[in-house]
Amino acid sequence: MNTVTVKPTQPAMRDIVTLQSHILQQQALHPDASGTFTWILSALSISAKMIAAQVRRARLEDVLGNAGEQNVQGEQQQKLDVIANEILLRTLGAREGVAIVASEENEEPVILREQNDGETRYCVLFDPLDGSSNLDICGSVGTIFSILRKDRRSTKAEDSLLQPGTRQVAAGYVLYGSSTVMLLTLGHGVDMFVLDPSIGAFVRVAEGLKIPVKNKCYSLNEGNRLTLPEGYQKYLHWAQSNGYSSRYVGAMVGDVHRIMLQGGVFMYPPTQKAPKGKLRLMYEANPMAFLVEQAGGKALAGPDQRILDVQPEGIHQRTCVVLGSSEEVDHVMAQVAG
Ligand code: AHM
Ligand code: MG
Repeated sequence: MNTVTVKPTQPAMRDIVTLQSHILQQQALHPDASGTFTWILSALSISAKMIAAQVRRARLEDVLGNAGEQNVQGEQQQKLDVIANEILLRTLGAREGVAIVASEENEEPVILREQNDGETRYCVLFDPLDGSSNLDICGSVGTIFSILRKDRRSTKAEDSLLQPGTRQVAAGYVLYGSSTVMLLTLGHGVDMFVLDPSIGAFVRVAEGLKIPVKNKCYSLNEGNRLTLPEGYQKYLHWAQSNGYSSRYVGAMVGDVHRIMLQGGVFMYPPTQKAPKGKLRLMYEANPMAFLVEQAGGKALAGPDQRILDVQPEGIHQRTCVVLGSSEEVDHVMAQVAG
């Protein structure tokens, strides 16, 4: 009998790796893995697709604008903040491996499973829709997430949640921009996936992403310039005297994504309005710092203070953030410390 060999006609079709197969490949490297963690990542992937669909249809569905409530930070919640939060709570809540979730939109963490039955369980912290004030103008927004292992010895949520960023098991973000992109680290480099809407799957487009070590570009809200600590003002003067460009999306996911691909430095220093910085340590700064370091960059909360080493004291705590290309972060800190 003749056998027929089918050859792929398009070379690019040969090695399509979806997020799902990527996660299964990673799981296969750990033969003792139970698959719990894989299910959590799949919940995040489904949530991202659902949120992306909502973001794309926001104006058509009339879900733009304020929800009429303030969140725990005293900031106006957008309707889509609430929708994205509910999507994540619902999909993660259905996963047996998730013990606790903590969100920018909920004052208290949600304890889903309290039992300590010897199973490894995880805590997922997230900002469901970062930069949501960009929604009304069709600008980039994103979801940021961080995964920690639950403390098996304790039933107190704080013991499991208030771990420094170095203890993250995985972290990532999803950028809802001109396409929907996910960056993910499981602690062994950073991989990038793009949502292919025609097949409904995230497809891996880059492995082992590396941030360029330098790029003469800084990113911050320059409107705060006059109330920044002196060192940051000195840095801006230095950068502008040295031919730097300025880029600012106003949504951290958009700004960090540019830096992951093109290099540069993103910062949100202390200001008069936000003396400890504006960004939240646990579900904004830590996951971004984990990604940036895994891509060869630096992420600091001040001179010689790695964001990932900060011992958290509260789930909504704020921090100063300076991250990006290693040489560019050094230039900022040279002025701040000098
Ligand atoms: P949010 O989580 O309430 O959306 O706030 C965080 C956002 C970041 O995405 C962004 O970097 C920053 O706030 C922008 O703040 P500002 O408008 O003060 O420049
Ligand atoms: Mg945010």
